Amino acid sequence: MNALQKVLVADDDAINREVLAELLKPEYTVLLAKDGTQALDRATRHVPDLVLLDVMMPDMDGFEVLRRLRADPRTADIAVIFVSGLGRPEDEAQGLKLGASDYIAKPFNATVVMARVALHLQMVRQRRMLEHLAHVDGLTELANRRRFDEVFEAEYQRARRRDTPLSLALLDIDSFKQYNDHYGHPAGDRALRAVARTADAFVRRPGDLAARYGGEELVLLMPETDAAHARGLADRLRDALNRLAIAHVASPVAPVLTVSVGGATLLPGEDTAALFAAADAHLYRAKQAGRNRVVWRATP
Ligand code: GH3
Ligand code: MG
Repeated sequence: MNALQKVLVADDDAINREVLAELLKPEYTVLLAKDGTQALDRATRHVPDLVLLDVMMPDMDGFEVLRRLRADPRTADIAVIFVSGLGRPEDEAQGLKLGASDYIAKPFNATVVMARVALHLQMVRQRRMLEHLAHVDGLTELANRRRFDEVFEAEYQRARRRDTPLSLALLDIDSFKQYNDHYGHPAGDRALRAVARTADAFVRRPGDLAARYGGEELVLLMPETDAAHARGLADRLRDALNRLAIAHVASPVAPVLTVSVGGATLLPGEDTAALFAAADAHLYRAKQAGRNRVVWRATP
């Protein structure tokens, strides 16, 4: 499962490419580009973990390649090390100012190149790990609230731009306080994880997101899904959770763990806060109406 990290070597000199490729091949997946245009193309297509980038190339210099990588969201985060025949301090300073991780002057020493590549790739792995931790809820492994907020905003903008539907559901476990009181907090944690896993398996279309909003409340974001479909999905999920049959003898609702869901589909002119508030208000109604049900805002 430990896939090799990908390194793109961009250099117009065939010998340099060859030497670097031979050095890197035993430890990394190596991609090659013979000029700036090819470097951008390969970077966009394969999204390498690191680019070793020559500065002087005939069609487009390495500085320009880096500028363009940074300007494209798909490649903006790729680490870049310049490997350049331009050894003046001002060249190095310019490269670093543009956002390169490092600057190696030619002729290079193989051992030093390998050590720096290893170091920067380790930093890439660490940064990814931190990003992952910052976006994932530790208990349920669902997206956390921070992640939800980001995706909600992005999907909202997209729905507005493309005039496509956007549906939002809030799911809350019924009588969960009694569950904890009766079965203990560790059992409550296990039940919450089971609910999260099931919810996550239900929202599998591209752009869909299941997140833990807080406590025992989950949120489902369903782009390009109209009210009828989103409501149907929420109801099948509610039913699937019933059928998990997690015993809850202390529940006034049913002998098994149940959930209530409130949902709403974006209306023209509505902002994210209003959409969220509408789903929340309908969750409240689902609770008031007896729990273990889905209440969706009526579509005009
Ligand atoms: P309702 O049907 O109205 O939603 O009742 P409820 O008991 O589920 O709601 P309430 O808000 O009174 O209680 C929520 C409970 O969820 C209390 C809290 O301890 C529990 N809870 C929240 N987060 C966690 C968690 O991470 N693990 C466990 N075990 N319990 C949690
Ligand atoms: Mg609850």
